[in-house]
Amino acid sequence: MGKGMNTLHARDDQKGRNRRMTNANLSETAQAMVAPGKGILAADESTPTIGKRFAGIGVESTEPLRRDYRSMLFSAPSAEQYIGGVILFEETLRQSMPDGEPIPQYLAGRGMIPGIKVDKGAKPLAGCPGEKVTEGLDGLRERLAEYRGLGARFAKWRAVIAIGEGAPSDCCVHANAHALARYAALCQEGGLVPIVEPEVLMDGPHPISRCEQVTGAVLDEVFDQLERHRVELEGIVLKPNMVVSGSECPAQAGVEEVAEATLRTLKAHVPAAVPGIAFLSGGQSAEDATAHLSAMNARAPHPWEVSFSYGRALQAPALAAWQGKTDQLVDAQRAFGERARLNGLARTGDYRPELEAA
Ligand code: 5MM
Repeated sequence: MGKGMNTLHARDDQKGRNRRMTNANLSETAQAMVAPGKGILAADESTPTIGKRFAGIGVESTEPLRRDYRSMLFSAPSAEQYIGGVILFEETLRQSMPDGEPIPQYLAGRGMIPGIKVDKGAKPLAGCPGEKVTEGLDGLRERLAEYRGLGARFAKWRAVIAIGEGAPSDCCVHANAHALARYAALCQEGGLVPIVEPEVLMDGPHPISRCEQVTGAVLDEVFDQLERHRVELEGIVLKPNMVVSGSECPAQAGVEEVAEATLRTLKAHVPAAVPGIAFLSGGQSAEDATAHLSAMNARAPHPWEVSFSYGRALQAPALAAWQGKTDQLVDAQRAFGERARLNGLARTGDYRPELEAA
């Protein structure tokens, strides 16, 4: 073999070693985000969405108030016992805690891995009335490098799939899965763990069986696209919806039925190489989201960690307690801490509704 070939092989070996190192880091981060007993706080509401949440309690959404509210969540006592990662909005990634410490560094110092929502939102999908596709791929490689420099170790991209007459269309499912896979591949290339979030919405009168069928089909397409785009499943976290009845369905499935249907769907459509599943709450009440998670973990063992990545189900009680008043920040923090603790219990199937009152 000539000298040139040896050099080529040596380079390939080095590339292989670097790639294995990167992969080990990604899979370590993914595992830490869904470590036993822990889940993820989704605090990545875009400016319009946090505006709606604040409007719900009659509070104007300003940059300092958003920072105060979110710093309150992040500094809750013992939060790190139950929260392994926090998804931030870009504005928050660049903000500081009241003592001046940058928020990503503060979170990392407390053992909560900082992450960043990188999608640019779900926009109408041309040719498919009523359906949406998530945008944000242009320039994403450069944005990811900047976010990593600011301390982010994972990213999030949410695709939304509506159930309705003739929906979802194959076109909508395919376009969203393709975008999720391109995003995930870019994240892994840039050293960030991608949270892959295909959300089948609860809205509508459909029965739970329809949610199960659509969720299964969406997951199949997502994993097909992830494979085509060479995404390493060991270095992702999947953030799916639970399988539930449509919000306007007259016959609502109970806790045990939701747990059974969700696990059945995930076991049929999610490879065991995925380290963790971190559910979104999707409009469920805080209590329902915790009860469903607990019922699933009561049926352990599972091939993957079965965890949470809740936004509303972790924050709704805190927002209600806060009401935008500085002297109620401590009450809000207590409400958030309690929700985090109860979801921590749900990670081992040890949550009981009676604990809500205590
Ligand atoms: C926290 O809300 C997230 C961002 O929403 P927008 O981009 O629409 O502002 C959202 O993606 C969230 O992370 C997930 O839906 C999980 O939150 P829920 O409230 O469904 O648990």
